[in-house]
Amino acid sequence: MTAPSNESTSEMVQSLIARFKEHYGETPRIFRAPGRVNLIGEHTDYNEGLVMPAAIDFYTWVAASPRNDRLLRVWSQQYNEQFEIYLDEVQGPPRKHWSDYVRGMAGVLESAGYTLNGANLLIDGHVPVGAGLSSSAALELSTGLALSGVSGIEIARLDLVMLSQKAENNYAGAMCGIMDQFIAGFGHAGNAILLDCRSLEYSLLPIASDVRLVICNSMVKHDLAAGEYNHRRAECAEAVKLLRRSYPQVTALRDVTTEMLESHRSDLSDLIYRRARHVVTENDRTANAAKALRSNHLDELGRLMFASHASLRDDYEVSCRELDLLVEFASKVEGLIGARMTGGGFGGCTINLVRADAVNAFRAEIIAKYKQATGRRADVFISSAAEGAQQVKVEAEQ
Ligand code: GAF
Repeated sequence: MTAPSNESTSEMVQSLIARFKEHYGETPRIFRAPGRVNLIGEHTDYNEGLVMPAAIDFYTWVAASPRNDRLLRVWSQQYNEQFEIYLDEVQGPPRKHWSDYVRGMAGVLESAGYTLNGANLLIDGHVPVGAGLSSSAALELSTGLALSGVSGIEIARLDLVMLSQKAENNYAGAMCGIMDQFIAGFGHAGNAILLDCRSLEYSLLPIASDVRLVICNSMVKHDLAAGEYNHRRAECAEAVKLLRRSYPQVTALRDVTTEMLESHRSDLSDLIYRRARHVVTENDRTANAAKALRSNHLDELGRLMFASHASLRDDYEVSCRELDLLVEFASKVEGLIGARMTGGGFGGCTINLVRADAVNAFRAEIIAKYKQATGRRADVFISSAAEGAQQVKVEAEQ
């Protein structure tokens, strides 16, 4: 896979319009949604805890026009493949195909009572797939906006976010939490967000203008990912069940403090204890990281990011050798503020906060060291924090 470039909006829009006209003979409306990184707060969303993601300036684009019937005709540029389905036939289990996300968004919107038009869609995804940057949430949000947009339906943003998660759970079969869809919907340029996954309240956290988000793709994706994700969810549920014997008020690991956990350590197996310890300490780290970012204490933020990685590696056991190497190499480079794995784990990417003037040297050094250690070439992307899903105005409309 080659590194996608952070695209220029107007060039991309013009190119999409030209390709859509060639394919469908019409002028489309254009929608897009971003991928994401998570700065800290990993595997906490489904425990009703805190997360700190930022949208990145790599997008999934959907060009769309309405049809007079109930057919969805979808061309995926990325897979070089066309898929057709009638809106009355979209329900059904995962088919393990990219179209599950499109079918899923149509399905959840219709089930929620929105009556959609058929549509012609052209999808062009620039969020690396399988890299832990949430290309699936980007596809869900952009498709949801497109399908509702060409049907003349306005959907409250939070509803669209929740429906997108439902599409991922029910149509793609991934039991994800809310983080990825939320940031794809509510991303804010120049900011990370601190999201409380219980109340769904969030606040903006400005990222200093001389700090860059540098994403290192390990270029590996270990097969374990989906199965182990569900396993971790079950282990967290088990921890809650056992702790409720002493603390009936606990409904999620979010409610557990370090003191509560330590004083009932002997009620849990070592494995369940370590899984719970990751979640409980990660929530604290995320709250502290938000304070550090707000007060520009970047050394403290960096320290918390490294501690998060260690906890994911040792207690939660969702890292892998390649991610550990990338974090270790990063820790030794001048200008690095903090580094950790980002997303579900078992491969994918690390997120590195790097001082702007050190970015080029950082990139060169990581690529060289990773190649030497693993024989693989890491893709290294530099991003700023981007805006969430939107319809993109085309020039004639401006
Ligand atoms: C994946 C999931 F989709 C998110 O909901 C979240 O749980 C994340 O893994 C781990 O923090 O991206």
